[in-house]
Amino acid sequence: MTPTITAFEQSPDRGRGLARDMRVRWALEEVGQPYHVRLLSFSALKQSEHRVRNPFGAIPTYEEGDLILFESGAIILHIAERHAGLLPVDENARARAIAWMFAALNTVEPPIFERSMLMILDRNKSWYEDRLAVLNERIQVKLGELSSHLGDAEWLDGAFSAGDLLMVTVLRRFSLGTDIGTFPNLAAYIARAEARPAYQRAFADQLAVFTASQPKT
Ligand code: GTB
Repeated sequence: MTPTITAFEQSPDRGRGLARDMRVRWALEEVGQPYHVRLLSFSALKQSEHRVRNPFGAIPTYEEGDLILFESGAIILHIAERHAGLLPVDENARARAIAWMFAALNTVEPPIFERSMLMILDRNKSWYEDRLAVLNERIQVKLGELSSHLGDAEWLDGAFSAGDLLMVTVLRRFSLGTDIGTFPNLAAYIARAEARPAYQRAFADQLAVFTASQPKT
């Protein structure tokens, strides 16, 4: 059965692949699973029809037969468990790849997410610069640790996995607005992931949605 995912009808990321449907598109492309996309407006996200899919009124969601899933991490784990290509077969390597998925979402993403929300919502607050400095410091520590772990390796733990997929989507949210040049191995890691044909297809598809949403000039 072909799954259906949800995405923004008009993404605030302006087609830069930062909204979280990008992760799901990329995972589906990596495993070669075709999918449908249901595009939603901001107001549709908050209506009861969508809250059945996601109680928090957000994208992405995933529907496949009787199954309805929300949370991008859970969706990617589901895809990775049901298709070859995103999790190693060896049990211990598989457990470690899942640990990297959690590390991306629970350890690296929080300060990056907080920083981007701060920059969007709180720029005029008196404490803005102080808070920004704190978050920048936290991010630098995490990136330094990640960079040390990665070293000269291609991926975080052996072959490319769902852990790399999530980590790269998290890092892109930071690196698009900020110079990640202090960590050249992380910049190369992101570039390596972005060069994957599955990434390119997913990126092109979400960009096409944004382009189509723009008024014709
Ligand atoms: N933890 C959930 C998950 O991982 O699935 C978070 C889902 C989430 O926050 N979704 C966002 C959403 O639907 C879109 S991706 N927001 C609408 C709402 O809550 O009303 C987050 C996002 C939004 C915009 C940008 N951007 O403009 O760059 C980047 C990322």
